[in-house]
Amino acid sequence: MQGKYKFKVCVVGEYAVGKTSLITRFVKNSFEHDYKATLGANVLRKAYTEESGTEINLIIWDIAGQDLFERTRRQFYGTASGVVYVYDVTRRDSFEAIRKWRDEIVSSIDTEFKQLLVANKNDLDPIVTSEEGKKLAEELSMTFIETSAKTSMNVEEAFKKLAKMLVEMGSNH
Ligand code: G3D
Ligand code: MG
Repeated sequence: MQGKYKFKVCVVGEYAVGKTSLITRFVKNSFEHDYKATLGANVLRKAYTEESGTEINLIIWDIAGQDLFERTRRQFYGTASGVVYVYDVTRRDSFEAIRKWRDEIVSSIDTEFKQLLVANKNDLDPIVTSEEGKKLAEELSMTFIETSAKTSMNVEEAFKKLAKMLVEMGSNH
């Protein structure tokens, strides 16, 4: 599929699961930094061209959930077409919190959107198994991927996979 696409993607999850690390890994050198301190979100941009020639422009919102009231966070989600839910495989609480994040997102976005469930910190010994992750993803209609922001395993693949899903969805916001 040829063309030019711009998508807003929100990255959510509990404190210290690796949201900022994953985004930093992916965005690397080609990024624009726009820290909205008053908003409590950091917005970064990553542009690349797929092998097919499709140009992708991802506007990635790194949401500092723990610092904000739910009401404030909800304002960020509105126009997102993709959501990345991150948990830390060594912290069961962060896995169990995914449902809460999902409920918050689903009740905040009116238009169609795609969801990616990211099991991060796979360079460490997991407490939450792959099977548990896959099962939850299936139940909540999410695509599942296992990453390590530390070794960079699957990080690029994760964001690019979501972008592909968004191109297929056919939205452009
Ligand atoms: P957050 O943005 O979700 O709050 P951060 O999380 O990206 O700030 O990461 C929190 C801590 O986890 C950081 O450690 C970071 O280096 C670490 N981390 C992130 N991803 C990984 C990973 O894949 N593997 C490992 N082993 N650690 C990871 P510090 O010590 O700086 O607080
Ligand atoms: Mg962070």
